[in-house]
Amino acid sequence: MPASSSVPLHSSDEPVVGVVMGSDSDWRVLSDASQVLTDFGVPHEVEVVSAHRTPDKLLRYGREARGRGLRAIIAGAGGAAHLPGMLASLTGLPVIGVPVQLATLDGLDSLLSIVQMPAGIPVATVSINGAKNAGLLAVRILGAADPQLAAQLDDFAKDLESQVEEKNRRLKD
Ligand code: RP5
Repeated sequence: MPASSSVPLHSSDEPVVGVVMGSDSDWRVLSDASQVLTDFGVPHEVEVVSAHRTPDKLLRYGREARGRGLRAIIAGAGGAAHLPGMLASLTGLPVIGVPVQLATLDGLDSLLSIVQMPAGIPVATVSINGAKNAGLLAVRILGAADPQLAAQLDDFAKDLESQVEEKNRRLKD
């Protein structure tokens, strides 16, 4: 294994994951993804990029993402949620889509806007408001080539398992 591949991908402070959302009103959901990345020590950036209100910024963000050092993008939007799909069409980086639930239609519109991508342009769609899993999926993507992150993910899974067992014990008390 070349020496460079043992260097953790998140060894510098430069962001390697972009957390973007269609509106600042999506932050109540997307903050969960940011929190997971912070917990795992993954440098990331947070940005409002609207597919409809800031189309030039969308184009710039997608086209420049890889060159700026990003390795994955988490994109959340609600309603006519075109942000994740458009970003996936502008970059070869993995894009994780988070359907944000709005007051109308229970988030089903957001989910369907994100999940039904045409063949060739994939978006890994998580559940409605599933920003925590989006963060974890980004960590897994980075962890595929980063032993330190992979070990942290193993610890995370063991911790989850213990929590379930602890709750199980309490049920029986
Ligand atoms: C979408 O419109 C955004 O992603 C947000 O979920 C929704 C509402 O935006 P605001 O009107 O709250 O700015 O593009």
